[in-house]
Amino acid sequence: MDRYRAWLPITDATPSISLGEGATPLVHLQRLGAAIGLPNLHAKVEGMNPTGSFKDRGMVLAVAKALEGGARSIICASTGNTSASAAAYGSAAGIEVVVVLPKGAIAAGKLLQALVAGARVVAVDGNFDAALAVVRALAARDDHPLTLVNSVNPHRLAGQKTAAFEICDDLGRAPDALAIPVGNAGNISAYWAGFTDYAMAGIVERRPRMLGFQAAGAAPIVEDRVIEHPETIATAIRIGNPASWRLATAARDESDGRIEAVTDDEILSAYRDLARLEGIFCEPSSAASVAGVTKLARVGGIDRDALVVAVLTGNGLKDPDTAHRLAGGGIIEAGASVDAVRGALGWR
Ligand code: AN7
Repeated sequence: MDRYRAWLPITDATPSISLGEGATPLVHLQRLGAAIGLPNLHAKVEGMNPTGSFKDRGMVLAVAKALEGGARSIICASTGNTSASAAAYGSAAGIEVVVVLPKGAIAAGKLLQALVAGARVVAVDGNFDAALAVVRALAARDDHPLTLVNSVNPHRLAGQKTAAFEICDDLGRAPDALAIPVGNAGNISAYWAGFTDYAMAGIVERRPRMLGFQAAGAAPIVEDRVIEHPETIATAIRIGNPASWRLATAARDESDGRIEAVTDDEILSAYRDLARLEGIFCEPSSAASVAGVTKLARVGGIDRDALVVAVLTGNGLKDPDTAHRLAGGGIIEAGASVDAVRGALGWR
């Protein structure tokens, strides 16, 4: 918020409630990029934010503006990361936090973040889209004043633009393409707005092609229809009726970009490759960006020389169950002796 203050709706009355969000690493994916034929592939590692996801960039501003307006309570629906972020910033601000979640569909780490922070957690018998409809209706009532901090709150997207600014500032230019997972479609819209701000100000010459990726079982924009029962292992993007649908298709079309689907297998393969080739542990939904780039590169959909940035939206530690299902069988048991460990490793 401080670094990009001039670009944000911050006034002298806006409280400073930073937890250190932003300034995340831009990592050159040398081994993975070489493997898929994109030597200029980079990752924006958003799992390094205070609560482990990009949501903090927008939440810090949304909560600061809520405080500035005298709010005492915030509410959101969430597939997990928004609620973890709302819980952290709301607790630090000393206000009530209510999060409404789809029951049984939240990664363990995210749920625990909200609970430990003392948020009031309501699990509803429905998916994210149903939870969002409920909180929108609750925030519209006046019997219990609530500030809605989902990305339909414009301060969320304003804050999230800072990631696009950082990428341009780090590279000294805009990338040729930006690859990003798409769920509720706020983040792709925020990045596009950020690149547009920089282009309009003459800080960058051109804007990137926006390449958005949805999970195949939850791909409403790709299929151009609401998905009633979205399903994917990537629970963060298990969304069937994105709130920022039109903004996302505008970003796609204005940038000559694409929004495409990737399967759960492709997502998990990219998730594993990021960890094994690059040492980056992201959550499954985040790997949709790299899965998509991999797929497009294979069919010649991206120039070999292109400077591509894939956004890794959240930290792998959020979802230990998926990690365990994928790699938990790798443990080798042995007695506590040199010989036993050597034997177990097959070193005879
Ligand atoms: C890791 O937390 O929607 O397209 O309620 O947690 O801006 O929704 C999370 C979304 C990508 C998709 N990666 O971003 C929520 C929520 C991760 C995410 C997305 C989410 P949007």
